[in-house]
Amino acid sequence: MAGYDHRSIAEELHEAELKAQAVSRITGRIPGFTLAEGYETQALLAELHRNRGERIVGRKMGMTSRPKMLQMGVNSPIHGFLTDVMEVSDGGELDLANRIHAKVEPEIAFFMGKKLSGQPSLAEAMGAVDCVVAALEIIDSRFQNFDFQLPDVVADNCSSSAFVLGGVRCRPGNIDLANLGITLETNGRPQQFGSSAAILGHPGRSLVELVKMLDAEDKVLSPGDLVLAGAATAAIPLERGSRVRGVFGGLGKVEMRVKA
Ligand code: OOG
Ligand code: MG
Repeated sequence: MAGYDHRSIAEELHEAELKAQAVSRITGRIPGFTLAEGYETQALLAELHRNRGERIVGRKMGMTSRPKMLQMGVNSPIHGFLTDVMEVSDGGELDLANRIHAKVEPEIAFFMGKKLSGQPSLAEAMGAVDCVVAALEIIDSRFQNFDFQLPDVVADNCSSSAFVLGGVRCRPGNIDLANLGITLETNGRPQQFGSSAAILGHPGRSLVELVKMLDAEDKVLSPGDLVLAGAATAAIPLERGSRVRGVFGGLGKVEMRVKA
């Protein structure tokens, strides 16, 4: 490959994150940069995170709802990795000082109870889930103005930056995930309304799609793995000093504060 290699792109994106300084999208510089190369770069980026002592705790899906696809202009589900240092405790504080232009979005999270691999049905996927949790995801694209195409955002670990998990752990059989009302509030005011139905009709379908994509790479989900199913609404920009809360029918709430 003339003039670039995936490792140097992964290093550039890693440094952009550490310095909180955005870079221009890769596809603007390398027009032939493919989705497969995006995933190769993401794997190298994961290695850089592990080398810093971070532990991979699960996976996130992105672009699994129409509101997200419309907001970002990207229309196919993608996946990235989550590490232990990305977790902010429920009610905890997020610092924007080491972020570029972070946004927050409401998500449904799954903790896996069993191994899940291959091409599962929705029932099989949900049967492997231990519990369902309300979540907030903080995304912070390392690309200027969140301007990216699919291969770019995949290389950039799907804009992953942080996540918050709510305190209620619900067995999948005890909740109707086909139509769970979701409200995203800042400072007590509703900003976005959605439904879990926006996530591929049922967030469990996001799990199915993830496992199929992992299967193509000979990977599986293991017991204890965390999965974020993708935002149900558009993301909203975070402001210093604000309070953010996601309210999920039947799953309780999840909250965080942004450092002033
Ligand atoms: C990409 C990440 C997408 C989701 O939930 O759809 C994502 C982005 O919007 O920057 O996390
Ligand atoms: Mg997300």
